[in-house]
Amino acid sequence: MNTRLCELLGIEYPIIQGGMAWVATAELAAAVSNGGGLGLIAAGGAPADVVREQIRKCREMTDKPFGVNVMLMSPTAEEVMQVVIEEKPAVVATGAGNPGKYISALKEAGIKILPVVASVAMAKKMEKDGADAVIAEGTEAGGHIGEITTMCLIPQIVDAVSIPVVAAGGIADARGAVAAFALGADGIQVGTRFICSEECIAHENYKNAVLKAKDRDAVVTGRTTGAPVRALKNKLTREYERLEKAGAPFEEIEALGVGGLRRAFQEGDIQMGSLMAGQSAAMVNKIEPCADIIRSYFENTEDIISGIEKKLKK
Ligand code: TUI
Repeated sequence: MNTRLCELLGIEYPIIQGGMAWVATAELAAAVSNGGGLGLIAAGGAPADVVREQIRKCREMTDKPFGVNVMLMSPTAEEVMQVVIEEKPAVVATGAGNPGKYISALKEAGIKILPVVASVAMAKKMEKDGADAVIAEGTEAGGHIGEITTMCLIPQIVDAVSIPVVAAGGIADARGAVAAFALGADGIQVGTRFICSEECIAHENYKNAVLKAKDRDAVVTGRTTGAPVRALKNKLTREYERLEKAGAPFEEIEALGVGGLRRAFQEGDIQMGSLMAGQSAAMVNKIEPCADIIRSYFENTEDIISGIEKKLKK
């Protein structure tokens, strides 16, 4: 496997691990990078000094390239960016906003910049502002999401920009990877499946909830407040739904979610924790080492492709 994304990032397989707040720690990022993909530490809402420690820890665990995902809605995003520019990981990915004002400083520091986008307009803007590649995330993904499906978003963005496009959202196995490449992507980003890796230090209750999830269990809340989030159905998502239907004030709905990720990830509270996960949770059935997960996306792609050719010849 060698695409221009591999060349750009200096990685063996064209796969990036999604920047999942609380879940994507130095341990997970290092394991993914050691397995030949690109691991990302998720800054989430963490203070800047915690992010600095995580970068240093990751550096001790791998000599391969890795990155940091900066969540731009975080109140600490500005300080986190400063720390990242000082520490110089190979890559910065961003989510939930427009990283435009940071791009020139990141480039000056020799850091590759890969914004997550959920629309064609944002992808074009990022290319114009100097992004090295874009991660195009469909609504199948977990966490904070856009509206367009991966199937419709990827080809439109591939047609609109010339920089590499990484497909994200709903890619659970090699079939999904082949489909993403068929749509014109140069790589894939995978989040949910890495929650169920041996190296991920999330609470086992969280991992088990992903393993048990079925096709309709990854639901969206927060559409009415303008920050839609996909997470596994539980008491918290039902409570959200109830408040949203009742037309409760914005502050009351928002307050429900505060600390939700920490409750899920650290305490294993599967009822009132926010079990962010994508629709692909239904296809994740075992806990494996990151290196095996990475290989599984690429090892039988030839069989899948020849299966398609056979079908089309009939
Ligand atoms: O960012 C994500 N996923 C996330 S962030 C997160 S933390 C959070 N917790 C509670 C509520 C909200 C967030 C959990 N999951 N994915 C990347 C992503 N970025 N998806 C969509 C976008 C996006 C949306 C709008 C990117 C750019 C954008 O542009 C806005 C603008 O300024 O035009």
